[in-house]
Amino acid sequence: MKSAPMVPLPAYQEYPPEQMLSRSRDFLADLRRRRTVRHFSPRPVPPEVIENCLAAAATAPSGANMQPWHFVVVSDPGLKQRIRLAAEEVERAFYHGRASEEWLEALEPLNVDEHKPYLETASCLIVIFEVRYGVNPDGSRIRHYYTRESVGIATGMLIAAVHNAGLVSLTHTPSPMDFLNEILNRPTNEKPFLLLVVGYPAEDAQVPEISKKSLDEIATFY
Ligand code: IYR
Repeated sequence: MKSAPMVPLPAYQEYPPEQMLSRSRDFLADLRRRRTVRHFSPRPVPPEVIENCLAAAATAPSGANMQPWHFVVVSDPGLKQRIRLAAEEVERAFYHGRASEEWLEALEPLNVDEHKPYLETASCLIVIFEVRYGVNPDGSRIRHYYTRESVGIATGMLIAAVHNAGLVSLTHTPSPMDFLNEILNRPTNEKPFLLLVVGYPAEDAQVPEISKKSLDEIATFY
């Protein structure tokens, strides 16, 4: 691979300290309003909003800039139903067998079970695939680096972009997730990473009363 030409840092914006402070505060306050939602309205979301959120996610840094992600947006009711049925099947096995007592206890505050009606109700499912390696036209493989870290960062940015647009989301991780390759026709170099349910919240949506750790608990300053 040849080295890329170097150009001056484009569009960098420095803010005066006061403005930095207010911007960081405002951003924090806005992200604090984000909640994971499990009650969705069927109201359709504007496709261009989803496209913009995906393009925002795709600005994420990635190992060797390989951008090892693929997003599948599902709004087709038939496909959503197939995904729901398959997800509920693996979730049933999880809740009634695979999950340890300790795991089920940790999930208790979240009020979750094997029923996933939102997979059909919500306007949009975004299935995020981790592209483990690239494939050249001749079939040879292109190595990707730090794929999980990269796709995790992109997913975090996607969640923030969806929130910023005024929609809500749910990170759903049915396990195992390989049924998504089959239903969505994705090749074997792509591994389902996470299913993001996106839409408007139901009018009567409720969320568990849980809190985030304080800064003292999550950070150390030397
Ligand atoms: N994947 C299951 C169980 C589940 C696991 C964790 I860790 C959660 O934070 C929430 C749910 C499900 O989606 O129900």
